[in-house]
Amino acid sequence: MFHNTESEEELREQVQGLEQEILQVLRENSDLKRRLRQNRISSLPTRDQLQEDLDDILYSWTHPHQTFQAVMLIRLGQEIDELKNSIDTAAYEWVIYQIGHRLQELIPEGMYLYHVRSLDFLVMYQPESSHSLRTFLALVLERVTSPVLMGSSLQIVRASLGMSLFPRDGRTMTELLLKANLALGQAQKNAKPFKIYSPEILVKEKNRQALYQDLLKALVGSPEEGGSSQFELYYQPKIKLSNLSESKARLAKIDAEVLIRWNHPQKGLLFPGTFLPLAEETGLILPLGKWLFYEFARFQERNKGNPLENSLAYSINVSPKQLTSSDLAEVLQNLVAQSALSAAKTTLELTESCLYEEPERTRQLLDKLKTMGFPLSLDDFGTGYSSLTNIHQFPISELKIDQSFVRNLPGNSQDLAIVQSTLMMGKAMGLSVIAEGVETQAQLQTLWGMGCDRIQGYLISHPLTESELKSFVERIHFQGMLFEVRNNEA
Ligand code: G
Ligand code: MN
Repeated sequence: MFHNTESEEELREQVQGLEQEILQVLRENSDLKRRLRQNRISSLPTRDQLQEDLDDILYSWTHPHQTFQAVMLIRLGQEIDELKNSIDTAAYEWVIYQIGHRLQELIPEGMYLYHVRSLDFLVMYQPESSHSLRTFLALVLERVTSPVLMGSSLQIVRASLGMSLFPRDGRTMTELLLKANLALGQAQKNAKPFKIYSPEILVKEKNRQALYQDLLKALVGSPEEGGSSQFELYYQPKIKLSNLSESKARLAKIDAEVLIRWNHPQKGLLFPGTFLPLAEETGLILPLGKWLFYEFARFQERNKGNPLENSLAYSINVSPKQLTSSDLAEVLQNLVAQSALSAAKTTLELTESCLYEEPERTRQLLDKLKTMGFPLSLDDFGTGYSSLTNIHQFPISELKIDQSFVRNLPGNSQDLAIVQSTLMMGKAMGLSVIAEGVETQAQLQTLWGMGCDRIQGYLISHPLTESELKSFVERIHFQGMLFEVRNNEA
């Protein structure tokens, strides 16, 4: 009996203990749930909360008196993410908190605001009219992107906004979010502050994904697996002129730029402009770029000892991604050691955007490539942000004046001035300057008149296949090539 009471008491204690433990777990669970539903930094409801609210939101939207609703996805610029890694660890949280707070102040009663991902906010807005929607949208962007004060310094915030409309663009939240997201992607891609979803965006995205799949298949289905490559190298002459008489110049030297073409199984021959941007965005440029170097080495191997090897120097385009995230130096090192590829005769053409993404790292890589013997050229010069003075920091030996400045010569006086000053300063800095996209005799005469002796463009030659290049070189060898360089009417 006595024993019994004692064990009853023990049991009661045990049960009580268990109860406490269960309560504790429950408390922790609800704490966890609460934390999952509320962003730690902005205190705004999260994606998890959105998931729970969806039914209520849609129910209220489908009520008869409602007109239309806007789903807005706002993404802060990558520079905010970079703040995370800065020495001031509180800065990131402060900026996020401030922006969340500003948005909250803007959202009217009964509408919704979520902090769905670290840099993404979602607003569900019920406008009274399309006019009030436009005003609200502008206000959101204005408030989000006005600088945030941090102590004594200012943080600039960039943002993009994508918007879809209920019920026009969809009746389920999944559909509306997907479309707001697609619109946001378009805004980001085109560097626009906002984009409203339209069916063309979906078509564009579908085409893009189809092209991506085709590109992937073309890269995977390599010749080693029995198929023949869908990619092909073309060569566009870059020439140097020398004086022959007062009114004539002759072609003195031919170089060639290696260009890629894609023999698409359904679409036919595609120019690089139609697929290289996608390859660059998706990272497929890395395998494609590597293929191009190896293929060019095979071209050199094939042409050992003949005029295509002996008398010509080549240039190859290198994309920004290849420069920052690939084993470019190793690949080139291997090719120089093991193939007919000659560093001194292979110029690497870079665009200006290559130089400024990670300037220190890039400079080191470029120095290394230069030491290996590769001449470096700055392609599309004038379209980016570089000035001739900061180019000085990089081991560049050639400038290519972008075709957009050549196109309107000699009529456009602004382009004339740009070309003239590029030529003068380039020469003063010891750089070789070449004009690309030269299509007419008048453009050639103007350029020659300004002291430009290097030319590339349809006037000289379109990009050629290997055998066409051979014929071109043989023909020049035989006949030479003369150019009128003085406009007789002038
Ligand atoms: O970015 P980059 O400068 O490397 O691009 C060269 C591109 O310009 C190639 O696709 C080439 O076919 C094209 N191109 C070459 N010469 C001319 C020309 O004279 N006119 C035009 N419109 N395009 C050219
Ligand atoms: Mn180029």
